[in-house]
Amino acid sequence: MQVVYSPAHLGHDITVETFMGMPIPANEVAERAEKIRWALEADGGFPFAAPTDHGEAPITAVHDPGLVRFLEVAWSEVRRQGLVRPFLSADTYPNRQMFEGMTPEAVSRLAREPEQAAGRAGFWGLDTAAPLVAGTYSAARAAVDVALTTVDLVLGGATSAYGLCRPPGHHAARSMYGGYCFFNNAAIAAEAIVRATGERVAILDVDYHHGNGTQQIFWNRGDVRYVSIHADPDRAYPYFLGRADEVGEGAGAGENLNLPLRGGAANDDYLAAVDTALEAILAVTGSVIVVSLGFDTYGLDPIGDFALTTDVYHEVGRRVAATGRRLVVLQEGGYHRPSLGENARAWLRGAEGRAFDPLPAAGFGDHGVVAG
Ligand code: Q9C
Ligand code: ZN
Repeated sequence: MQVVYSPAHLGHDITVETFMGMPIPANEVAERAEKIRWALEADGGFPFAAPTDHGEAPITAVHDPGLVRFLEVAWSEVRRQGLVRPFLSADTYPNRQMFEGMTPEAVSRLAREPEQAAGRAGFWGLDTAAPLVAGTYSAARAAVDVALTTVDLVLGGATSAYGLCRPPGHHAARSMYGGYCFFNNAAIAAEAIVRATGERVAILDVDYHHGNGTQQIFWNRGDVRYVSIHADPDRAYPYFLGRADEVGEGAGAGENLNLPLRGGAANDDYLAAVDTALEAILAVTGSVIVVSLGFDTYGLDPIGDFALTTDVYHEVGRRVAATGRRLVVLQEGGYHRPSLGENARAWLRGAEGRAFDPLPAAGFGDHGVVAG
């Protein structure tokens, strides 16, 4: 299977994020993608390709141009304002109660985009967990090109291809970034596939978190079915979306399927949900599945509470490929760095029908594989 990778992600050089007001060591770091790259290169069965430039049009097909402009200039605004900060994060967020009693017309007229970077970050952002630095915009643009080049490979005839996207994308909505995500790589890919083929597209999101951004983008669309397996938002980020009764509206009614799981969910719980998800995907036409692939479902993940093991990723990859549909597999989250490479190898080898043998540990250190 071909892998699309760009070193531009290294410019999104994050070391600290804030969690509930506290600075903590960042989870979404450059080492993540490098661990995966290293393992796939060591495997020998994954030829690498660089992304090609797809321009801005596929991004604004899915995102508000205002979001793109903000992300493009945000860091230079921080610098211009003389703010001495390691990264940009918001000062205020427009909590909806701030506008209680106002009509939607009044809100859109009065609650317009502020001029200061700290206000603009609150206008366009969801949370303080998506620190923005000098190289963020070019990294996020490159991640989109990685996703779209992966689409090109599959539409060009490959059965499957893997885009090593970083930063990830599934929390980014049409007009909002957040949750370590800036542009929604999977949604941009799905939209490009719809436009190129005229077919329906399914998105299978197996990141630990609900992909609120992807759900929002396709909420009232009948041509993109979004199916997500994730931690119940009663206990996990993004808290306000991801419940089973969110099914879409209008032309999208019935096209959104959320499968929230309990804390401690293990391999068998997970595989049962995968079967339900694949059934919902196979119930509609289409020849391509976009996979939002996260490994924060792993038992040792520092921010997840599932109990999956490396073996199950091989099996999930195998079952998804067994649908017979072509796969555009795009990287989302996963924060236990030692195991990321092996978990990615396991998933992708499963999707290719190849057995999984762990890489020799020599020179690789502890790759954190927990026996199934
Ligand atoms: N204590 C993705 O997996 N909250 N995003 C982190 C850490 C934000 C996850 C809390 C989680 C965002 C793509
Ligand atoms: Zn996640």
